[in-house]
Amino acid sequence: MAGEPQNDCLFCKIAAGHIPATIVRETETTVAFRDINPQAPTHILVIPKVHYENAATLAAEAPQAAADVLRETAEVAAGEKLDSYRIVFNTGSGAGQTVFHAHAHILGGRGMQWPPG
Ligand code: DGP
Repeated sequence: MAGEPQNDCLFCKIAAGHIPATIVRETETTVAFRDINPQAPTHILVIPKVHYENAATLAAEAPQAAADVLRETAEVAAGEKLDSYRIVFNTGSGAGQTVFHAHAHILGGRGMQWPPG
């Protein structure tokens, strides 16, 4: 069923506590954890506990969960004392998405270039 945990999904396994991660914050509907391959001094992922393959399907099919993820990015940034930061939702392999469970990257602690690569 839509949104149900997937056995072959890495982030569903992290959300369930079956694979270890450095958890920063957890709510009833979201988990925030440090990226294993950080691209900035602070690099944290926020995921919904429900499984949707990207931010677009999450927003379309579970808008409350999408809002929860977005709200949580601000809570994480505040907790990390980031004044400026970037939120990235890679959507599709051509955009660099490698894990097909919706997630927000929070990147901070260094200057950012625009446009991104
Ligand atoms: P994306 O490329 O947008 O799909 O981002 C996936 C991110 O997930 C990437 O920055 C690396 C991170 N990642 C992949 N595997 C693991 C893992 O096992 N643990 C953690 N903490 N992060 C992971």
